[in-house]
Amino acid sequence: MISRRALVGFGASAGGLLLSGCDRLTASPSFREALQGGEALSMRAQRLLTDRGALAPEFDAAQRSPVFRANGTRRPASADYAAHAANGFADWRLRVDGLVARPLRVSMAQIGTMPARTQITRHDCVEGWSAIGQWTGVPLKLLLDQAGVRPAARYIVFHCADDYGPVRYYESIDLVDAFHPQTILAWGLNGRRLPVENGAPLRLRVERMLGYKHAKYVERVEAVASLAAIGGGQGGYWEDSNDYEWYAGI
Ligand SMILES: Nc1nc2c(c(=O)[nH]1)N[C@H]1C(S)=C(S)[C@@H](COP(=O)(O)O)O[C@H]1N2
Ligand SMILES: [Mo]
Repeated sequence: MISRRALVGFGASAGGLLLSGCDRLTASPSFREALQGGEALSMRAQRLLTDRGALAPEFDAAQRSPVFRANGTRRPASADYAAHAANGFADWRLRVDGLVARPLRVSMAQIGTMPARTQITRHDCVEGWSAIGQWTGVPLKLLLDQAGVRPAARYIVFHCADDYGPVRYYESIDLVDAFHPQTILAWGLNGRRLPVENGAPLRLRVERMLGYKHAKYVERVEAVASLAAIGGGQGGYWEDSNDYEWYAGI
């Protein structure tokens, strides 16, 4: 076990090393500031040990799980969601807002005309199961670029349509994961429209992260400078309610 102090020292002296192998984001001042907060310690540690831009393994069609199991919410309970599902999500609008130059409000039809990426990946749930599925969706980067993420933004928050008691499910990721090439808002699973139980009409795939980060039923994507004002401030439903790690890299 490396001590916290040793890690901090290593992080500070290895600044050049941090920057050298990485992308444009890493070089931006706001991103470097994000790495200096205490909450970023495990993120910084993993960043030193692994290449966070690396792709998650992809699989062949024959390796797909016969059934992609559903977990957590299987159907949001609200009348509003039921109405959207009943007409095939024709009136669903995804909002992209927060710290962006041009807030977006896009229909599923519009998202369907955007370039799509298809990837066969393994989903790992902390509850002890995995499944391999083929996901198709719009790269999150395309939506974020269209909206124009402002330099002050450090995190992307996903607001979902399903209730957990008094709150709705939410999750967040940093900009490295948000702009990762395999990070998509998926509308397709195994060659079909995304089923309700797996998050229709849109769910996040963030392939270097554990299952609970993969927000289903996404209705709003918000760019923020801090997670402090989101839910209980830990960055996600399970992080706030059950002390799950915000940084769930795999
Ligand atoms: N909105 C929402 N997103 C969610 C959940 C949820 O309950 N609600 N559960 C999470 C968990 S713990 C996992 S493992 C995956 C499950 O995705 P699946 O139902 O497609 O298997 O969704 C994640 N995203
Ligand atoms: Mo999970």
